[in-house]
Amino acid sequence: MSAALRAALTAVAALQLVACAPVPEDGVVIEEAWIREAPPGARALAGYMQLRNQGGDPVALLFANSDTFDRIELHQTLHDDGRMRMVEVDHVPLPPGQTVAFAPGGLHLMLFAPSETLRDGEEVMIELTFSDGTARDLRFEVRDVRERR
Ligand SMILES: [Cu+2]
Repeated sequence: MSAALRAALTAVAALQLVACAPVPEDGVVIEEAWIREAPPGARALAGYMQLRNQGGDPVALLFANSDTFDRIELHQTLHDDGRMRMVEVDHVPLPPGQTVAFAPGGLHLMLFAPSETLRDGEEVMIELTFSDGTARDLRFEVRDVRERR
């Protein structure tokens, strides 16, 4: 086989690999991003999502930012003697091959001081920053969970 032909076949194989991959092989895949609708005037809302680390190395979620909110903290809900309280966490570890869920009653994004009242069906962009130096802009859908459950 000539070198030119071999190079051409290699290029074709590479193209096929790209075309077949439905999601990135590496990095963090984020799904089910939503914000719980709150009454007008609410000073803080909660955001939820699922993060799956598809890479081979540990990574952590460090920060979240959005133009729609004054400030965003990473919160964990704790259950002490039947009471619930929230604490801010410095970062959220994402072990390789695992899915970490931000869900009601557990981890959540605490979204302080929304610039407007957010209604069911609206979308908000939030940027997530990870320990590997990457940042991702993510679309969160506002949901009225009272209607859906
Ligand atoms: Cu909270």
